[in-house]
Amino acid sequence: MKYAFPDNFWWGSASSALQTEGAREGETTWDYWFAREPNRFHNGVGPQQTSTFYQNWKTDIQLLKQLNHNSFRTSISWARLIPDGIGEVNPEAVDFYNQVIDELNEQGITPFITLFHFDMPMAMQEIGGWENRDVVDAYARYAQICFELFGDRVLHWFTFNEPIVPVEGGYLYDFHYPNVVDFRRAATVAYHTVLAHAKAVQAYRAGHYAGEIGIVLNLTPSYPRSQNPADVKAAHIADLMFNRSFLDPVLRGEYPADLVALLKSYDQLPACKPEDGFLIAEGKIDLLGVNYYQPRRVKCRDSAVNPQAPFMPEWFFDNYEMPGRKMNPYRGWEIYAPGIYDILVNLRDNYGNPRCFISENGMGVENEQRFIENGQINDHYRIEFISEHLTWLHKGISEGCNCIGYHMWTFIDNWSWCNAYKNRYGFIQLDLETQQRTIKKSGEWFAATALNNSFEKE
Ligand code: BGP
Repeated sequence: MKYAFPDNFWWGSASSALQTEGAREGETTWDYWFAREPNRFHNGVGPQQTSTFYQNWKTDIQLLKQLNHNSFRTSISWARLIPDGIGEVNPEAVDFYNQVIDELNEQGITPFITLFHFDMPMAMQEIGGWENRDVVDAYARYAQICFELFGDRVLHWFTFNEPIVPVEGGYLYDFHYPNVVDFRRAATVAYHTVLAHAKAVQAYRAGHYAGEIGIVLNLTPSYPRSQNPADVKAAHIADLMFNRSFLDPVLRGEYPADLVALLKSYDQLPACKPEDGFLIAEGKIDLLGVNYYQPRRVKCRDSAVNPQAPFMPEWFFDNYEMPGRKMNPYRGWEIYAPGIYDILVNLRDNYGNPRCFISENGMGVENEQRFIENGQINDHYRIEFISEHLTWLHKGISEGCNCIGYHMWTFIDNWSWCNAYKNRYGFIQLDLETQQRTIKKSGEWFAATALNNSFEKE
């Protein structure tokens, strides 16, 4: 069967500054943490050794062209642009981003720019990071500077990439700096991130730029083990905490009342100011990026909560391992392509069918060299993964969902935070020693799909 996509569909991929550019003057939390605890990073590889985009941006944009991208998302590094977060703008960084943006536009690849992709300047973390409202203001200033510098040529802006991840990683589950485990501090960080988002949206609107502004959320559909009310309630609370804590403010301009009531009843609400509500209402977006990797399956708790233990989301659910689930064993994530359709239907039916696109989807695999045939990685499993997801995406579009593009994570194997180079995600293989780039089979498949705006599958 042929799966054809609407005209002007966005085909491309996503990446981020910290994961590709390499070392810079302004320190981030990642540089700081790596210098102190290199053992937390796979094979002791830190954020200095990434895929050298800072040197090779021109070649890499040529490769994007070869992959028939019509759009590409990356981020600006706040710490590169303003090394101390609040002071002087670094002119070399301005030159670099100008060159990248201009080259993308010249090659017919529309640049999509994220303002914050997990990379907090260390100077900002030293004053409390997202726990401090001064950092919210510093971020709003940084956003405004970006709009002024690049807003004439960048027409698609994203305030944050997956803002729930620094909350989970840094303040609940210990996989990002500052490695705090404290729900109320996590809630404050999440809340201030929403305020920062809204301030950036406000600044963008006030500047009357020609483009649009949105956010990228990792939406993880929460499936209950069964339709038993206790399981359904567990899934509902997981959805409130991990999806709707950002989705509702950015699309509806307010938090879900039951999330607020729940946190209030456990005395976990962050400190709010009366004027915050107006600001949040102004943060409604033009465009939603949806990152989808895996579903979340939950059931009601098997055991009672110990009220002496620290408050955590898991007070309300247990994770559920669905029998027969298909796994990506390298990343430990379930592969469930219908999830992409369920997300789009939920947006259509419950959020007014916003303009959205899939901003990340992908599969990280270890030791891909074993799949080399005639000098090229034959990553048939990735082609299978993408085409399966695209068939479900296609179904959503044919049923009226307003999804206007599909971006993969990612175009070239890059540095994946604590996993460093353990799992590879790229359409293009990166030789870490020589920095040589070689297109994988999936890259060729994607290039053909983008060119034809369609693909064939049984
Ligand atoms: C997303 C992030 C990316 C990227 C990807 C793959 O959550 O936006 O930055 O890294 O996931 O995940 P990981 O690198 O953890 O394997």
